[in-house]
Amino acid sequence: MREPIVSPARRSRATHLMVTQPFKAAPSYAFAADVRAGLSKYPQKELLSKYLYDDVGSALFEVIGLLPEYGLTRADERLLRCHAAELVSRLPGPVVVAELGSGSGKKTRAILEALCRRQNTPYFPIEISRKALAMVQRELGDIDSISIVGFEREYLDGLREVAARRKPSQHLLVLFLGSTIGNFDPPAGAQFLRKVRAELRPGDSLLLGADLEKPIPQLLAAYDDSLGVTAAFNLNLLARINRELDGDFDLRHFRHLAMFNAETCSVEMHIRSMRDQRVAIPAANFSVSFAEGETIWTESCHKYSPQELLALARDTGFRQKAQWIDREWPFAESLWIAD
Ligand code: AVJ
Repeated sequence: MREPIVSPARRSRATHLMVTQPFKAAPSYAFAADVRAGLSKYPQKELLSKYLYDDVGSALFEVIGLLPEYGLTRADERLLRCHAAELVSRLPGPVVVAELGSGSGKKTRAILEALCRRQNTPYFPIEISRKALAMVQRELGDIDSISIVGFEREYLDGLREVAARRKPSQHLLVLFLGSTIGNFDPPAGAQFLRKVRAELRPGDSLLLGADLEKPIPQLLAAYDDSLGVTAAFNLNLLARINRELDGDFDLRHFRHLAMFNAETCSVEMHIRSMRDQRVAIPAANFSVSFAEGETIWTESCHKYSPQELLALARDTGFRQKAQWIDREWPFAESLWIAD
């Protein structure tokens, strides 16, 4: 394993940036294999939603969080701000925090500040985007009594490492915010949470942010905003294939599509081919044909109900201790304790 990278000490505070890099080289090999497999699927071509978040995609998602149509991120932040003190008062100390998919880290500030008022707090953001990890340090590095070590890893790999590092006396608080859980279909989401639970000890906690059911027009607007930022976020997946795998997608002949799947209660994002066309992806040793109107499925965002979340806790080895719901934009923050 490579040594962690330590940035020059820019601050007088006792905080420092450490990013633990992945030890497997050539991540684009996995990207090429997944692109090839996904675009070979029949009848529905697909690309995995985790690939939306390269540096460009992560930056576009930060903008999506500012759009009037997309209330999700603001609801998440509001709930965390309003209930951070109560949340922290419910946790046995001392606490170590691991966050799965921190993004910029902005919304985590309230929880970390509340915890740091009580104790020195080790904070381990786990992220596949290196830029996002650097942003976390800029965003949160000024909090007193925090120490931040970023892990450039897949969620479960990162969590395993964090769990192995904490001391026997330390409780682990896992943050899984922003409704990333919604990107799994419900059975896969339950499976993922069981794997999270398997890394925890009884008494550890999980704070889960999940977007809730709401009227369909509101949901569709949130995933097809008038400015076209979500469209750019989605189409960036093809642009990324062009950049990293030397593909020749012509983005003018593809279009963003958001639709509601009532059967699964989820918003689906697709990319539609506007004509019959063939695309070469040399670095994946592959080329692929599209019929006019055919789509690539790129993401599903399942919308939960509060009862469904309660059942999910039970199904995955947790007990629900508290749940806070935003009134303006139905969204739930659920605090679960590992049984
Ligand atoms: C980051 C997964 C919560 O599902 O709403 C935003 C991603 N996709 N707009 C979501 C997303 C399109 C977002 N999550």
